[in-house]
Amino acid sequence: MTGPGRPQPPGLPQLRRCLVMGVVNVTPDSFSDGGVWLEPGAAVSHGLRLAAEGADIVDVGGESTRPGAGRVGEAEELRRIGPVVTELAAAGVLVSVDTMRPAVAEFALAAGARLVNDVSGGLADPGLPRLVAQARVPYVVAHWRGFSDDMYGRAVYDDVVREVRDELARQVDAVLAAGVDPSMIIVDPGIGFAKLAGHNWSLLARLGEIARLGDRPPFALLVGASRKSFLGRLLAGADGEPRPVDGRDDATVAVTALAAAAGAWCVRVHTVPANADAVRVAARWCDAAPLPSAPEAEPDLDAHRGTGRTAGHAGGQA
Ligand code: PMM
Repeated sequence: MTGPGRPQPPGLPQLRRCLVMGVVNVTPDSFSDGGVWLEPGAAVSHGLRLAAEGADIVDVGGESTRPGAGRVGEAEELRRIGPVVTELAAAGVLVSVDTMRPAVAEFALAAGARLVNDVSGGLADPGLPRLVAQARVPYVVAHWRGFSDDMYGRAVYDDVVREVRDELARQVDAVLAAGVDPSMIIVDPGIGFAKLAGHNWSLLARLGEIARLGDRPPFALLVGASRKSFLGRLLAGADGEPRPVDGRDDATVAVTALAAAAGAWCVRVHTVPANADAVRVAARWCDAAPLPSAPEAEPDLDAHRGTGRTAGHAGGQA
C-alpha cells in the first residue's frame, strides 16, 4: 500500500503495525471452534485470554457463517452475544461485534462494542449501515454474494480480483450513501465467502488492489484467513485429505505475516500469540526495507502512530 502509511480508522488503536483481532464465536457450529465457547462464561474467559495474549480487538459473533449454515434467529443471536460483549467491554477489552443485524449491533454498541464487523458488507440488511452511520463507529465491509446456505454455488468468477473489487466498490458506495464516513470504512475481501481455494489465493496475492476501490484513497483492509479450508487443502496429507482445522494455525501465521507486509490494517485470527509476533516481524521488516537512510533505532511498534513510516508502506502489494 503506498502513501503515508496504512489508513487508520478513528476510535481504534493507531499503531505502527497491523492489528490483531482475536475471534470468539459464541456458536454451536462455527467451522473452527463451534460449540467450544457457547456458554457465556467460557466465551468471556476466552475473550479475556485473547486480549491478555495481545489481541488488539476481540470480535464476538453469535451466528455461524460456515458454508451451508442456515440463519440463526435474531433473539438467539442476541442471547448468545449479549453477556459476552457486555462483560468483555466492561473489562476494558476493545470489542467488535460480528453481525449482519442492526438490532444485534445496536445492543452491542450500547454495551460498549466499538466496531461493527458485517460479513455481508451492508447487503444482508441495509439498516445496518444506517445504524453504523448514526453511531459513528468503524465498520467492516466484507465482500459478499449471499448467505452461507449456497455459498459455493455463488463462487463463479472470470476474474476474481476484478469482480471482487467491482462488487466491493458497489457495496462501499451503498454504505457511503447510507451516511457512513469514509474514514470509518474497513474493507475485507471476504476470504472463503463464495470463494474457492484458488479465488482466495488470488485475492491474498493482490491485497493492495482490494484496498484501492476506484479513485478513492485506499481503505483500511482486514483479512480473515484464519484456519479456513483453503489452508487445509494446501496442507493436505498424502491421502489427499485436507489438514484438519486444528493443524492450520502455523499456516495462518504465515498468511498473517504476508498480509501485514502487504499493508493489511488488521488480521482476524483464532489464536493470538504467534500472530501477534508475526505482525511485529512484518512491521520491522517493512520499516527496514524502503529507504537507505532508514534510522537504525528500533521503532516502538506498539507506540501510537507518529510521523514514522509504517508497514505496508514498504514491500507490499503496491
Ligand atoms: N470470517 C468468518 C467470520 N467473520 N469477518 C470478517 N470481517 N472477515 C472474515 O473473513 C470472517 C468474518 C468466518 O470464520 P469463523 O467462523 O472462524 O469466525
